[in-house]
Amino acid sequence: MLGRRKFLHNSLLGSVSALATNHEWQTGESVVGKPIVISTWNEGKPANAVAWQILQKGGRALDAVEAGVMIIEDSQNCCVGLGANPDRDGIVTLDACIMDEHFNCGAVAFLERIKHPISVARRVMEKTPHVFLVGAGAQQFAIAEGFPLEEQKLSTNAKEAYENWLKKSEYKPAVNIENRQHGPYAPLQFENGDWNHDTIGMVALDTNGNLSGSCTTSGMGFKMRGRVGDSPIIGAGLYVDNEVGAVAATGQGEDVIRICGSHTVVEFMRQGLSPEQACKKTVERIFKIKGAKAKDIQVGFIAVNKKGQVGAFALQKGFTYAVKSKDAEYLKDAKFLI
Ligand code: SD4
Repeated sequence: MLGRRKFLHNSLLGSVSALATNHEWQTGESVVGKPIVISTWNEGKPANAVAWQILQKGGRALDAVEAGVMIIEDSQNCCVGLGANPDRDGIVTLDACIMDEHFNCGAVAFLERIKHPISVARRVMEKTPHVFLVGAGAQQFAIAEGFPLEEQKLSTNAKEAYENWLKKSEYKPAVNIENRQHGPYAPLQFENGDWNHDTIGMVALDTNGNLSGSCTTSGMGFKMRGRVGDSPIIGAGLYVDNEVGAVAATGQGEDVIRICGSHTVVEFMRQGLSPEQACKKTVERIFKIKGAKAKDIQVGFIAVNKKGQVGAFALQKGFTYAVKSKDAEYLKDAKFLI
C-alpha cells in the first residue's frame, strides 16, 4: 500500500504531468502550449486575433496563418498589401509564402494588383506541381484561379510617402521605421504618409500539434524594380519543420537570405536550443557577417517549437511581436543584440 505522503506526491505528479500534456511551459518566454500563434510587429496582434478564431475551434494551423495575415493584406492604408509603399517606379509589388506541416510550400513574388498574395501562394502550393511563381506568371495564375485584378493605384499614404521619397530618390533601408513612427501599438490606419512597415510573418501550432507558417510583404519601400527580399523565399523568410518548429523573419531581406535565416533558426532548435536562443544565435551570425554595418539594418525572427514554446530575437531594439494562446495575449519588445 502507498503511504499517504507517497500517495500525495504521486497524485501531484500525476496532475502536473496531465497539465504538462495539455499545456506545456517553461521559464523565460512564457509557455504556452497548444494551440498558439506568434506574429511579427504590432500588426501581429489583430492578425493573431483572426488566426485564433480558427485555432481555438481546433482548426488547422495552415488555415489560421493564411486567414490571420489576410486581414493585414486587406487593410488598404497599411504597411502590407496593395495599400503599401511602392517600388522606386511607383508600383506596389507583393511577395508571400506559406508552408504546412508536410513540407508542402508555395510562394509568389513580384506580384502586382492582386490583393491576397498569401492565398495565391497557397494555391501554388495546392494546385500546381511548383513551389514558386513570379511576376506576370504569378498574376496570370492568380487571375486563372479567380482572384480579381485590382486597380493599379497607390493608397493615400503610399502616394504621399512616394512623393516625399521622390524628392531625394534615395534608397536607404531604415531600422524599425514602423515603430519609430507609430509607438508601441500601431493601429491599422495611419495618418501620415511616412510609414514604412512592410511585412507580417506568422507561425502557429494547432491543437493537433501541427505547425504552419505564412509571410507576406510589399518588400522594402522604394526598392529597385524587380527586387525580391527574403519574405517569399522558403528557408529565408519562413520555414516549417513539423518535427521541430516554425520560424518567420522580418527586416533587411538581403541579410536574411544570405544565411537562410528561418531554416537556420529551425536547425538550432533541432539541436535543442529554445526558440529564443535559436533566434539569437541566428541574429549573431548576421551580426558577425555584417560587422560595423550591422547598426544600419534590422533583422528579427519569431519562432515556435513543437511543444508550443515561443521566442523572438532581433538585431536591434524596436522589433515587436505578438503572441496569442488560451491564457496569453501580448505584444512584446523582442530582446536584441546591439
Ligand atoms: C524584405 N523582409 O522585403 C522584407 C522587409 C520587412 O518589415 O520585413 N519589413 O526584405
